Amino acid sequence: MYDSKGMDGKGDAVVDLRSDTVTRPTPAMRRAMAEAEVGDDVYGEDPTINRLQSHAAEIFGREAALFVPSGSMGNLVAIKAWTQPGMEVICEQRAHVNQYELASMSAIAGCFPRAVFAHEGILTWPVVESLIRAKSPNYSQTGLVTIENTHNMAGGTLYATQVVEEICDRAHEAKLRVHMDGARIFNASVALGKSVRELTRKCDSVMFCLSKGLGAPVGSMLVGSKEFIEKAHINRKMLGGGMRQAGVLAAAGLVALEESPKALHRDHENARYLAEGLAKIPGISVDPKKVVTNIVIFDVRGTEKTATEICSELGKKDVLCGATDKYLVRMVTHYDVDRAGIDRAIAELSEICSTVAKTHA
Ligand code: TLP
Repeated sequence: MYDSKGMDGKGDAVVDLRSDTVTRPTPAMRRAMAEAEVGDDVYGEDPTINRLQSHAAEIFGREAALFVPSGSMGNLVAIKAWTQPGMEVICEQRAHVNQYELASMSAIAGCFPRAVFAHEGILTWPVVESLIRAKSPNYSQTGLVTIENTHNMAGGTLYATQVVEEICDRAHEAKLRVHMDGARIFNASVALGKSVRELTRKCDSVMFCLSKGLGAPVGSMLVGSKEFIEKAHINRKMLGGGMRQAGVLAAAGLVALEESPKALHRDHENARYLAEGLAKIPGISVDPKKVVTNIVIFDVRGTEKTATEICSELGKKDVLCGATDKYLVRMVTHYDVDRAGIDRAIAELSEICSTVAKTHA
């Protein structure tokens, strides 16, 4: 796969585990971008965008798809399409739509998150059902159910397909729609050995990202019915997301869809290996068996340092990662980090923690 030093030749000294969003386009993507046939997509005339949209719809077994500049915009556009201002959106507490989209569902779509903490970030129908508002003039009404697969901040956890399907079937009986934030649905597909079509078939809309583990520089997709995509298209324009000769981006997206899923298993193996190494470090708490995709979240309480302190000390050693809570650190594997990089991250953290242990001896 792609040389871990990147096209710019920089970054070889840095092990960047902050996110899979930091991946740089592969040489094949750059070639496709340079050669892309383009047109004005606001007129619907960019052949590469049109190709990407048809291909995404086909892979997910849907009527239509829409290219959007980011996952955040994709989620917002979907929430706006399914709801009316004043409605509630059921979501898990640590969901991206709840915590990391600057409350856009409220500020822009006029909705209120009805968030609940769920074990490993995975909602179930009984939990969802308990959050649905009774039809009453006293309550804002439930407008949408959202689920995140894989669940980022719960550590890349997976929904069992029957759990998704039960939520969808029962939500539909209750006349509710289900949107899946599938930013990393290809990671779920690889981990579960099932196609993305199978994992998402009962969801009313799915957003997935080209720009995370799949490695494209920009962009996400929405897939769903023709009617949903028509609404999403209008919402995208309203948010300023109408793009012109964006085929240069879609070209990288097409390569990402074609080439990247088959390499994701390596990111998962590296994440498990990373977790196994971290688990051996005194003061670090993580269960490697729970690391099933490319995200490792570990507890640093036992080191007597905060997550921010640990990240900053690792940063000085050119190992980058992020704090997700006072004592939680997140490391995300991706194709720009190889096994040697993972070994370095483990060794540097080990060193930091042994200094703590010596100080307390
Ligand atoms: N996640 C980013 C940060 O925003 C936290 C990351 O580094 O993981 N849904 C999920 C589940 C996501 O993880 C993200 C990005 C998005 C949506 C938004 O995608 P973008 O960054 O394209 O707006």
